[in-house]
Amino acid sequence: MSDCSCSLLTVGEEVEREYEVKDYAGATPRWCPGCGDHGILTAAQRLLEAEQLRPELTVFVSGIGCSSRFPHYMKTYGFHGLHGRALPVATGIKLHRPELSVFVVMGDGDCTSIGAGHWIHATRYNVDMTVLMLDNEIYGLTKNQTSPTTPQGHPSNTQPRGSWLPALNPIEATLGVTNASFVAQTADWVPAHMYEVLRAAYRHRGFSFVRILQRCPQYSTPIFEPAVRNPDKMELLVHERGVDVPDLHGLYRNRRRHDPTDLDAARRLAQDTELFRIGIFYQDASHPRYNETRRVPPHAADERLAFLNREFERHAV
Ligand SMILES: Cc1ncc(C[n+]2csc(CCOP(=O)(O)OP(=O)(O)O)c2C)c(N)n1
Ligand code: SF4
Repeated sequence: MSDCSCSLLTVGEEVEREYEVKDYAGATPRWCPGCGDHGILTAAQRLLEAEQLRPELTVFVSGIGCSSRFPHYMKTYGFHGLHGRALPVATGIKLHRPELSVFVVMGDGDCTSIGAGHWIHATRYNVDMTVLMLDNEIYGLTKNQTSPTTPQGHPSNTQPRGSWLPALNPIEATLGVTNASFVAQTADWVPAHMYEVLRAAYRHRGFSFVRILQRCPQYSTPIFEPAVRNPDKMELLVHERGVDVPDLHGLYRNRRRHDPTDLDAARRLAQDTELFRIGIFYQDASHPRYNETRRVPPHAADERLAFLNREFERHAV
């Protein structure tokens, strides 16, 4: 997929050099100038460098959309699949190759519209992966249609007089799913915060859902611009068990102490969307992970194949 020039190492082989950000950079991004996706890509590449993830043991899975071009721009393995279907593909990858670091990148249409069923069940399955939902609150690739997360009243090509319905709240919805284990929100225009949230998400064992508020200067400028220009429209959730970036304290005066182990408080905070609230809403690593509870030992696949072959032989005409 990407024009990888590094020689691939085999599993277990020693890594002789340190990876740098440039080692994770794939093709040149074709997103619009000013698109928030550029900064998110940089944050992801910085994370991989900080964690020294081996490119051949890392995979980015996406659906279809502007955001879903992400795997092309990473020099790792990648799967640019079908609209809304990134999560089942990523689940299959993690179940069969548990040693891989699996990242999923989805747009808001991808995740909360056509892929909504997968989103709910993947959250409940709690398979160990890091999920980035790039939420520009509009359909970008197909040029400006209303998405479930479009704010009520915001006009688009499909609802030119403004979105009829109140927006779906992805944080509130994810927190409502049984077995949710990591739910966070960050914003592309606060890169230091975004990086820390992504790092916490990656280090969490389980399904880490990160909604990234993402600017789309083509179609949804009025949605985030007020918060970009006025930091008082944002609130940082800070806690020693969550994320806290002291360098941001000077600019962001609205800060709230929130313990991410408190699910009830997380749900209350998620419901109130007066301010753009960023931080870790909820984290609990004790929830069961499907990739462990339903782990298939490697030899089982051969046994199943042999069984199927015997069955085919039995019924052959
Ligand atoms: C099954 C299917 N239905 C519809 C489409 C058309 N389509 C492609 S991308 C997209 C929505 C893109 O919006 P979003 O997921 O929010 O991502 P963005 O482009 O904003 O990053 C749609 C409807 C498709 N490719 N496949
Ligand atoms: S249309 Fe919007 S989301 Fe898509 S690349 Fe351009 S700015 Fe980014």
